[in-house]
Amino acid sequence: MITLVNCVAPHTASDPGIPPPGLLYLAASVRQAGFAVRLADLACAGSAGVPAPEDFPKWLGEPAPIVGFSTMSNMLPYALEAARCLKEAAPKTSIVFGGCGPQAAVKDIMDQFPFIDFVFQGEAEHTFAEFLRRRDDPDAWSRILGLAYRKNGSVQVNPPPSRIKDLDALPRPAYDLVDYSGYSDFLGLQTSRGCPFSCSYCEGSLSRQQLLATHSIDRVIEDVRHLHRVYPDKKLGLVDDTFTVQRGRAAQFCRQYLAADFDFHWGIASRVDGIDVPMMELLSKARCQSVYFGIESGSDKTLQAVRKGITSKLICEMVPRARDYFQDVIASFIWGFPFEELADLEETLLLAAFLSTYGVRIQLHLWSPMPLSPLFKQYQDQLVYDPKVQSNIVSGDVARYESLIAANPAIFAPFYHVPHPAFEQKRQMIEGMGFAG
Ligand code: B12
Ligand code: SF4
Repeated sequence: MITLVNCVAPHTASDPGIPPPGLLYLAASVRQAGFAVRLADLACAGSAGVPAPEDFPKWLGEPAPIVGFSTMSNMLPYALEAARCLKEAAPKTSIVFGGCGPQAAVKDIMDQFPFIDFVFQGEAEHTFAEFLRRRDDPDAWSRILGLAYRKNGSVQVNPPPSRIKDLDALPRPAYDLVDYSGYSDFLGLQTSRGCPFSCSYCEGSLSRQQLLATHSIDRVIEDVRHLHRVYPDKKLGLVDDTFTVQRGRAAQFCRQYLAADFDFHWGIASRVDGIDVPMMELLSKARCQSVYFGIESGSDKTLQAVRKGITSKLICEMVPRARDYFQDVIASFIWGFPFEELADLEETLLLAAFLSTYGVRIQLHLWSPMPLSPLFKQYQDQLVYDPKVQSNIVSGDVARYESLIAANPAIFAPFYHVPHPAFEQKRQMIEGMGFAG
C-alpha cells in the first residue's frame, strides 16, 4: 500500500479547489503496477483546517510503508515540517517528495532534510511505478530516471526523465479515489501537458522543455463522459496551460463535445494571441463559460522584456470581446518585475481598470522568483527575504517557517523578492485603486 498526500498551503484550506490531477494520474499508474494506493488530500481537511505539522501524523492515520508528498513551492515549508513529524512518529515509513515544489533544489532538500528518503523529478507515472517494483533493490536505483536517493550516506541525483509524449498510453486518472463533493464546483481535466511558449517568469516545470503533449480528443471525450455520468452537477475545469494553443484540436474538442450533448459548463486558460472571434463563438456554443487570460502587464516594454509575445493593443481588442461570449473572463497581471518602472505599473493599472469596466475579473500578483524560470536565473544573486514583501502566490501565515525560509534561499526562493524601483509607491498605488496585490 502507498499513501499519496496532496499538500496545500494551510491558509488556502478554506478553498478546496479541484482534486490534484497529477496525483490522480500517478495513483492510476501505481495501481496499474500492482500496488494499492490511498489518497490523503489536505485540501479536504474540512472545517478543522490543515492540521499543524505536529498533528499531521494523527490526521493521516496509519501510514503506508511509503508515503509520497506532492507539493508546490508555496506549501513546501509546511510539507517538510509535516514529513519531519511523520518520520518521528513512524520511523520505518519511507518518505518520498514529488511535484513542482522541490524540483529546483532536489539535492539541497535531500542534504538539509535527512528524513526525506527520496525525491522525484518530473513526470513520475513510469519512474515511480518502476521505483516501487525495485524498492528493495538499491543497486537498481541508479537506473531510475528522476530519482534522488542516498548511497552510503551521500545524495545521488539521477538525470530527469524525458517528457511523456503518449498521454493516451497512461491509464485514466484514478477519479474513483476522490469524493468530488468535497471540492469546489469544478472537476479538473487535463487534455494536454506543457506549453510551447517561453515567458521568462514562468516555470510550469513540466512545460520547461516547451513540449506540448496531448491526449487524443476521443480519449478526452471518454473521460468527460465518465465524469459527466458520475458528477452531472459539476462544471469542468480544463487544467491545460493554454487549451487553444492548437486551434484545430480545440475546435475538434468543441465539435465532439457538442455532438455528445453534455450539459456541463466548462472553463479554460488561454492567451490573447491564441484565440479569435470564430474560436470564441465555437467555445461558447460548446458551453465554455469561463476563460482565464495571462495578461501580465499593460506596458509593452514589460511584455517584451518577459517574452510574453503579446501587445497591449491585442489585449485591448480581445479581452473585452471575450466578455461578449463568456460569463466569466479573468485577466491575470503580474507587478514587481525587477526592471519595472513606476510608469510600467501605471500602464498595468490603467489597463486593469479599463478591462474591469467590461466586467472582467482582475487578478494582480506580485512577481515571485520561481527558481526554474529564466528570469530567476538572471536575478538570483539579488534575492531578499522580507516576510512583509511576499507574492500572493506564496503568502499566508508563514510566521512559523520564517527562520527555515530565511536560512535556505535555494529551497524557498519563491518566498523571496528582488528589490525594484519605487516599491512602496507602487504598493500604495495598487491599494489606492482597490486591487489586492
Ligand atoms: C491544476 C493546477 C492547480 C489546481 C490543482 C492543484 C494540484 N494539487 O494539482 C489548483 C486550482 C488547486 C491549483 C492551485 C494553485 N496553484 Co496551480 N496549477 C495547476 C496546473 C495548471 C496543472 C497542474 C497539473 O495537473 N499538472 C500536470 C501534472 C501531470 O503534473 P504535476 O501535478 O506536476 O504531477 C506530476 C509530477 O510532478 C509528479 N508528482 C507530483 N506529485 C508527486 C508526488 C510524488 C510522491 C511523486 C513521486 C511524484 C509526484 O508526478 C505527476 C504525474 O506526472 C499547474 C501548471 C502546470 N503546468 O503544471 C499549476 C501550478 C502547479 N500552480 C501553481 C500555483 C502557483 C498555484 C497556487 C499557489 C496559485 C495561487 N496563487 O493560489 C495555488 C496553490 C493552492 C494551494 N492549495 O496551496 C504553479 C506552481 C509553481 C510552483 N513552483 O509552485 C503552477 C506550476 C503554475 C505556474 N506555471 O506557475 N493549481
Ligand atoms: S505563462 Fe503561460 S503561456 Fe507563458 S510559458 Fe507559462 S504556461 Fe506558457
